[in-house]
Amino acid sequence: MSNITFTMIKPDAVQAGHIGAILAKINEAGFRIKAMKMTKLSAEKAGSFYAVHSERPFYGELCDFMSSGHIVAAILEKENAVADFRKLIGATDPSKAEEGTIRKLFAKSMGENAVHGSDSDENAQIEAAFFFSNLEQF
Ligand code: 3AN
Repeated sequence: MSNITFTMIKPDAVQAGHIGAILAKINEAGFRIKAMKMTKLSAEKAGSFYAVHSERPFYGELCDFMSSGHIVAAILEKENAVADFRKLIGATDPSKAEEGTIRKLFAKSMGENAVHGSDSDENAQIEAAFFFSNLEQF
């Protein structure tokens, strides 16, 4: 069981002014922020971050969207971080997300769904290293 996960607050939620409210939900759920930065992905960087989805029909749309505005990237620490964070954010499709989840509260659609959360311990490590050097993790 790993104790870190990686998240991004996506351009839709940053643009809508939800950074503070989303970070409050993350804190209330007991996650510790181990690293955090606000940044903007180039289309190329978004493409390599989401390379696992390159064969999916929504890949182009996803890369365009993820490079369309600022994001907040963070590494979060908690016991059972990956699974507990997936629970906190809710289903990929916000209309199917449970009440009280971040996507239910803040996501607009399947594509513009407010937050990213790693789907495995292995991907959490890879995604964290994509954005943060060891010196930026506390
Ligand atoms: P999750 O983010 O819940 O792990 P994935 O891994 O299936 O979901 O998809 C990665 C990202 O791709 C999602 N966060 C969402 O932004 C986008 N996405 C997934 N399915 C669709 C879809 N049908 N149409 C547009 N974008 C999608």
